[in-house]
Amino acid sequence: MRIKVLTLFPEIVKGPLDVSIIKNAQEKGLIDIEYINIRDFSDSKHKKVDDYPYGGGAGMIMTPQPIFDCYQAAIKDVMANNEDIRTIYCSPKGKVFNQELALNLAKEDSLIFICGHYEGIDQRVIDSLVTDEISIGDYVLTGGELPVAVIIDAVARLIPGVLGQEESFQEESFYSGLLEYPHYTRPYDFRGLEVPSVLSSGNHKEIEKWRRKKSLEITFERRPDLLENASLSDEDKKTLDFLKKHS
Ligand code: 4FV
Repeated sequence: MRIKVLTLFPEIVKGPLDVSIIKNAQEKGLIDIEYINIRDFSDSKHKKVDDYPYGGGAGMIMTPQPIFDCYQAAIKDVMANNEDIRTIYCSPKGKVFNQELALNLAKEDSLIFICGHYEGIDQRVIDSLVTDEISIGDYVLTGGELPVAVIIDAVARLIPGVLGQEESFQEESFYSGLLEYPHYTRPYDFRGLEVPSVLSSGNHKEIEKWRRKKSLEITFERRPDLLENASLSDEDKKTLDFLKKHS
């Protein structure tokens, strides 16, 4: 996957993506991330990229010219066959990011991210260039760089080959629409705290049943909203009926 990040602060986005799994994915050539500094495209003498908002109010708004010209330069090579390239802008007004949207973005060959900073960007950029306005949650940040790093991380790990099979995402939270069961590793007895015995029983069927029950319990407790869209077996429904009766 080819990713282009248009930003005033490339180092913020780059930092968390240049370590561990996502760093390896880049070295293996599974993803290619290019950072393009919007400021380099400013036509103004002092490379100005922001201005006061029309209508008044606090904070600065990123002006359209540097972003439009930066975008033009960025799409030049990816747009060779005039494909409709997904262009993502992060703001609290966007569609709330989740695993389903990550899986959907992971199917694309290329993605462009525009990072806003300060109060945000001129609406004309969003109306003309952005295909996906995405929020990572109901809070306000100083810039779109961290949300963009979050989205790239979540998307990149879904690309085949990025995770080894030991890190597979097939079983984890949200993949099946439920929260994940708890994990344990060695030692069996850590300062008197023991691992649930079923996990070392070697009985794979019982382990599977225990894990499913734990997933249902924690989802019921913390995120009952997720149960509405989860695919549930008759056995699962019995477990949930029991939990409802005893809560
Ligand atoms: C945000 C969020 C967010 C608003 C203006 C960046 C900031 C500034 N993005 N989820 N929450 N964005 O707070 O995605 O440009």
